[in-house]
Amino acid sequence: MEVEETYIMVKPDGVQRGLVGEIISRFEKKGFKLTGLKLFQCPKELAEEHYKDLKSRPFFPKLINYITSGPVVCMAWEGVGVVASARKLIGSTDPLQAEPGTIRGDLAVQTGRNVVHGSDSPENGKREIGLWFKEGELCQWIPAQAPWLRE
Ligand code: DAT
Ligand code: MG
Repeated sequence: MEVEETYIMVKPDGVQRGLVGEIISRFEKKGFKLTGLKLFQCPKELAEEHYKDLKSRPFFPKLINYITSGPVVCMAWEGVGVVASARKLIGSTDPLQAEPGTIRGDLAVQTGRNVVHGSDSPENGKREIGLWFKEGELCQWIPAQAPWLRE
C-alpha cells in the first residue's frame, strides 16, 4: 500500500459541541501523521465546490447552509492506507447505522449532523486538501514515533 493523503474536517456541529479534541485524537492515536490543521469559516463558494458531486441532490442547499453555519476544523492527514482507514474510523454516513466505536457511531445521531468529513478516495484526498489549504499551510515532518508504528 502507498502513502496517501486524506482531508478530514470537523463540521460546525462538532466544533459547537466541543468534540474537536476527541475527533483529532482518534486519528492521532491510530498513528496517522497530521500535516495541516486550522479553524476556518468556510465561504459558500468553497462549500459548493467541495460538495459539487451532490449538487443535484435535494438536500444540497441544507448541506451548504450547515457546512457554512460556523467554523470548521480542517485537517490534512497522511499515512499508508489512510483514506480507507479514516473512513472506517469515521463510520457510516448515517450515524444511526454507524458502528459503535466509530466517530459517528459514538458521537452523532443524524446524517444532517454527522460531525465529521473524510475523503472517499486518494484522488479526492488530494483534491480536497488542495481546495481547503494554501501551500504554505501544510507541514512536512517526521514524527518521533515513526519507527514504533511501522517496522
Ligand atoms: P460521507 O460524508 O459519508 O462521505 P456523502 O459524501 O454521501 O457521505 O455525503 C456528504 C454529506 O452530505 C454527508 O456527510 C451528509 C450529507 N448527506 C448525504 N446524504 C444525505 C441525505 N440523504 N440526507 C441529508 N444529508 C445527506
Ligand atoms: Mg463523501
